[in-house]
Amino acid sequence: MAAVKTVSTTPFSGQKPGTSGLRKKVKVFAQPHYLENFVQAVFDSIGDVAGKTLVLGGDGRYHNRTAIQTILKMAAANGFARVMVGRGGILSTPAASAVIRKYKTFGGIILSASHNPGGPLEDFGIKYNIPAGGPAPEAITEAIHARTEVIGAYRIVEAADVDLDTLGTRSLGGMEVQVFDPVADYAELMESLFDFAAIRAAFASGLRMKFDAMHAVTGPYATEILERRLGAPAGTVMNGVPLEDFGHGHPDPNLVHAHDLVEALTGEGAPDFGAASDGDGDRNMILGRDFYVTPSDSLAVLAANATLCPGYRNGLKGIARSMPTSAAPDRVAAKLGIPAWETPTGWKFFGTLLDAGLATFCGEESFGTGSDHVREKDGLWAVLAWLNVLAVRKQSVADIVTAHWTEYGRNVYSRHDYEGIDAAAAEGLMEHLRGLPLKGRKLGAYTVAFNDDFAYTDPVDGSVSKKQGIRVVFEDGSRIVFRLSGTGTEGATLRVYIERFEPDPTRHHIDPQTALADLIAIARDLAEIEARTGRQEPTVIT
Ligand code: VG1
Ligand code: CO
Repeated sequence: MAAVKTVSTTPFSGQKPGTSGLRKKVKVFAQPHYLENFVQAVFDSIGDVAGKTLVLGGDGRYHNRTAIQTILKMAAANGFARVMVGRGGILSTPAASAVIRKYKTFGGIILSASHNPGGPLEDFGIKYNIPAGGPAPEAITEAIHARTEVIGAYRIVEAADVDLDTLGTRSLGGMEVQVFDPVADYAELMESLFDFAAIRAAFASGLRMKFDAMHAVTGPYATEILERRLGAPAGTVMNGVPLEDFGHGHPDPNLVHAHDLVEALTGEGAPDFGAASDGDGDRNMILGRDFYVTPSDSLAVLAANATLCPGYRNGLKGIARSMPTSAAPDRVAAKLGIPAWETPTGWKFFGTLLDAGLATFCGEESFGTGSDHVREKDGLWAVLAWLNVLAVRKQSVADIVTAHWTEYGRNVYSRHDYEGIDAAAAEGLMEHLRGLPLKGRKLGAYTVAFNDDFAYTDPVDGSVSKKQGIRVVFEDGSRIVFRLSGTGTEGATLRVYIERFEPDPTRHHIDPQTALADLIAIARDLAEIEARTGRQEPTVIT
């Protein structure tokens, strides 16, 4: 039996989980005691862990293996009976959620900074997911943070590192470490939801696709599911080998960072369908040939076509979207006669709705789509849902989305990010917006119906979350939303979300930047973006 050591420590400031866990530079996490303090705070905040099972894995980025060895030794010292680790320390975020649920474990620890770059000088992250499979709600993350501020010691066993690369069970200080195949349970779950026979037939009769794994965690998942189980030709998965630094890339599936994919989907002779996923496999971008589907539209289209997928044959209970996501999914919910929910940004807010059976599909404008099959957004799930719809409808992505707009109207939408701005300037900008009396004011052709700082009361557990983003809503339903990112590790990132409803089909194909130009100008003026941040243009437009 390995010796349990109690190590004294002192608190680090700033161990406060953001939109999705604690994210910091690797060099911050690699400091002595930094990770240990946070992990002990988690174990101290989630109830009695003695005899329990924990799921553990990450997106394979730099520092993943080191952190896993530390967490295993701490789990053993804290009395867990068993930890299930994905082979090689790998588990995509949705796969971790699936495994937590399937084996009814006492939650899991996921190591990821998601779409942020990886490598010795880049980002790392950690979060705890609850036994329902989803990210810990604010009450728990706040308790964890409070614990980090007073922590005086942590427990760890002194033992050799565990072999993470061979499947099977081994022992660590009296605790069982079970190294399992990170893909198998997830692939099986996907097969239970989608019409694999129809998708296989579509590939066999010539449907062509490219999936860009961006050298991140979905490589092995996509290769197994798309190429092996569904028969897509070898080479369908691009950048499929996970690398610790994502090949120096920024594993964020959008038009800027997934440039290999965008190029592959452009021009005559391009494949019919393209998709990409992020660092930890929970995001997705959907493309047709020469056609980009916004995440908000993707959620709406999938919801409208859900019954084509066997797992959703009986229809949806409701659709939930984050506040800055466009209202396109609400239009589908209205037509289906089911509730539409509007939550703050971050997947943790969907958990209660899904658990209570109030929603089946959820989505965020930030390339997140998912359903009640897990409690995380799920990149490959969205890709397979699209493949299922394409296989059944036998139409192009562009035709399906255009027909959707014709039926429902189009919520023209764009997000402008100003990354790496001065944190104090960003706070000042938000404070300035918070105080503006805008109701009834005319801004260009638009009249302000109301403006507020979005506050949310969870309809299931009654918990209240304030300051979730500033909304300026106009009388015709157009909106501008301002938020500061809660996932970055340097300075601040201002996100500006712009939306306008366009009922007229003859105007549906106008470029969103053109269609939204007036609102974009209003947003820049109102927030005094240039004067306050020194930026004339956003860093990333999606
Ligand atoms: C961003 C997105 C948010 C998403 C979060 C985690 O948060 O806007 O919608 O849930 O990332 O996604 P923020 O606070 O930076 O706007 V992931 O794929 O990074 O776990
Ligand atoms: Co992610």
